[in-house]
Amino acid sequence: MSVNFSLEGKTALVTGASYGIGFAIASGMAKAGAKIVFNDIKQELVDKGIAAYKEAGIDAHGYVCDVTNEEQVNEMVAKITKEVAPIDILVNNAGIIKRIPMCDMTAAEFRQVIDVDLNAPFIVSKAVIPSMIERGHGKIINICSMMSELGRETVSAYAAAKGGLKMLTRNICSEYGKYNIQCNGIGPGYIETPQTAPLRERQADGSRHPFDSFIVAKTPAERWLKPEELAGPAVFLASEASDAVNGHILYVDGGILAYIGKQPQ
Ligand code: NAP
Ligand code: GCO
Repeated sequence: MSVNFSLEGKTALVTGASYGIGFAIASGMAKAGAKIVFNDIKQELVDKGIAAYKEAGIDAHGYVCDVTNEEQVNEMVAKITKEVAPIDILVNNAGIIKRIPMCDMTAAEFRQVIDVDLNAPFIVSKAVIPSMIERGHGKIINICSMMSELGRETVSAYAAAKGGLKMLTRNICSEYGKYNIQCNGIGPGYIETPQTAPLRERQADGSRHPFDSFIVAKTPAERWLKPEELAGPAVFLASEASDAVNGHILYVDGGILAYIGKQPQ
């Protein structure tokens, strides 16, 4: 048996992938041979994304679509199938966070986070699974989080959503594994993207943000990770090399979950 990491001939949809982790994962998949399709919520972001892919030598197809809207998602998947090809690989990447202490958070704010981070992966997966079943193969990768395992102050909705996404991953695996569909998660550690920029802002005196120092002390690698470091694990989970891996969450965290943290001096 040969080991096949190639994505040649495959079409990948990565949601919310104009920049950040989604862009890095899609770029890695393109280098492994996949045709790239992405969406974002605004035309302006899709245009920016297409230009960034072009600069990286990737001919990506971009669509405007709010992943929380089932009608828009179904329309987009039908368009992709007609204009590009049926989807072989789905990466549920689009996500938001609201850092608000739980007792100050409104129910509407909580619902909004659950809607993007948990309901949307359900909606988009549901839209692609029937064609994967028909064609006898499919890969779904859900972008989870450290908060799929751990809690922290101010991120109750995000942790509830990402914990739920871990279980949605296991359930898609349980329900559709018999059709040669593999659904796995990637749990990134702390990654340098706009989403985490407020946690890395320098203080007025030029010193590091206390949360920045905290993450460095909590990570055996002693640094934040780069979005590009998620590309290899994503290519593995999208390729035939991982056909026997199903319902697994691959934590790409520089060792955070293995470590008690650096002792205070
Ligand atoms: P990001 O920089 O904020 O990018 C997320 C993308 O999703 C943005 O392009 C965003 O558009 C888009 N998006 C948001 N809501 C959407 C919707 N309803 N429909 C379509 N697109 C939507 O985030 P990131 O840091 O790259 O994170 C990507 C994923 O990894 C998220 O699921 C995040 O929770 C997860 N993650 C991140 C980290 C980290 O340390 N950065 C760690 C673990 C997990 P807008 O710009 O308009 O909002
Ligand atoms: C936070 C962060 C995290 C990360 C990531 C960790 O405020 O703690 O934003 O939640 O984005 O998901 O894996």
